[in-house]
Amino acid sequence: MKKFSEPIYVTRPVLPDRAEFGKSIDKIFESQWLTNMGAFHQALEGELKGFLGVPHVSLFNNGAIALLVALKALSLPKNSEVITTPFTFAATPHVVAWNGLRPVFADIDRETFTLDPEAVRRAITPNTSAILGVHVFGFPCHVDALEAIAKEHGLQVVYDGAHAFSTKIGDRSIGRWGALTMLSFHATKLFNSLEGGALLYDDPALEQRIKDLRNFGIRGEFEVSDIGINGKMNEVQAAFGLLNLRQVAHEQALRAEIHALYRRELATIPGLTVPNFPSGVSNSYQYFPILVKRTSRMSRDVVYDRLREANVWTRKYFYPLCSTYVPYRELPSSAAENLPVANSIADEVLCLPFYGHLGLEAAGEIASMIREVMS
Ligand code: T4K
Repeated sequence: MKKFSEPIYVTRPVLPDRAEFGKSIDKIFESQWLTNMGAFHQALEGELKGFLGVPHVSLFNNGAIALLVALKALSLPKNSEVITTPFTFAATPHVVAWNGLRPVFADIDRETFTLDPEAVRRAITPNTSAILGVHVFGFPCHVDALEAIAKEHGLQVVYDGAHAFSTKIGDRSIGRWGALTMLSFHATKLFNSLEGGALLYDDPALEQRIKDLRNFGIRGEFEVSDIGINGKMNEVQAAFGLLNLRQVAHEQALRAEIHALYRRELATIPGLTVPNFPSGVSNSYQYFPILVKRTSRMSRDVVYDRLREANVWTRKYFYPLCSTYVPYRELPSSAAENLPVANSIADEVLCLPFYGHLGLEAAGEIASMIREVMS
């Protein structure tokens, strides 16, 4: 099999024009205003509101802290249970635990890899206070079903939309569902501000609370009103983000071509499934997951290992499941019998290299390698 001379990673960051970024850095030097909600911060918050079509955007230094603050802002009862998915990045259950709340894992569905509403319903107890869904790989959660269940049981709904930048259901931003939605602007994300994140929400009453919690609870020079944290995005991050925002549409167009090529080339390989994106939903083009069915001679791990030999660094997002992590594996909800679909998906999933400047030629070669390995 051919081998790439340089490693091909699962993703590479989108970078702004260096000269343009230099001009932004000059402005930061001239103003000597480096952080604490400066001009670039304010500009990015404003632009994102328009870009995403949401009434409220609060920026953060990263997605994990944003999600931590989202749960804190809802004042959920201490020790109450938050139902979430095990098929996600470590940050999701960790922010539940850091808030003094208890993660309860519910199974996912095979088509979208997101929380199965019926599994959520079964996980509800008198101690449940919230549902934390993850729009994993940009596949939206079953928002209407989850929110109907939440309404019936008086629960809050929060979404981890780390992979769902600019996703829309119909013509409505993904950020319009649930009480709050987190976005991640980490270097590996479609839209990045080096590191960064945001909360999107509709309720104006949340705005002041979120601003307070993001800045140590400081209200004014002589008043601290809440137990906040340092969640502030700095000016360099915001300046980087402002320039990268201009590139999102172009990057998505490049990824759409790679997506189409991968789909075309991989769809006919026996034992390999390319998940179907739900109709009526705009794809964020954040990751390109495939599923490899385990047989006596083939498995996801065989494909992963053989590609690695060819210098193609795919990733097994999200294996192992969060329910197997040391802090969570003794939870009753972590039992494998409770999470059969999540366990089987975690065994089969592989995320392929997926970023605009990967190019069609390299993507085609990767697809051919997979065909060769699996034939
Ligand atoms: N919720 C969900 C569902 C998430 O997926 C994440 C983060 C969060 C919450 C938390 O959001 P943040 O607090 O991070 O904003 C990466 C990212 O670090 C992480 O942000 C992301 N999810 C996760 C899915 O992927 P790793 O440990 O896989 O990253 P790493 O360093 O192995 O990078 C992956 C590849 O990207 C590398 O092989 C090469 C490339 N890369 C990476 C970096 C950092 C670059 O080319 N340049 C870079 O600067 O977690």
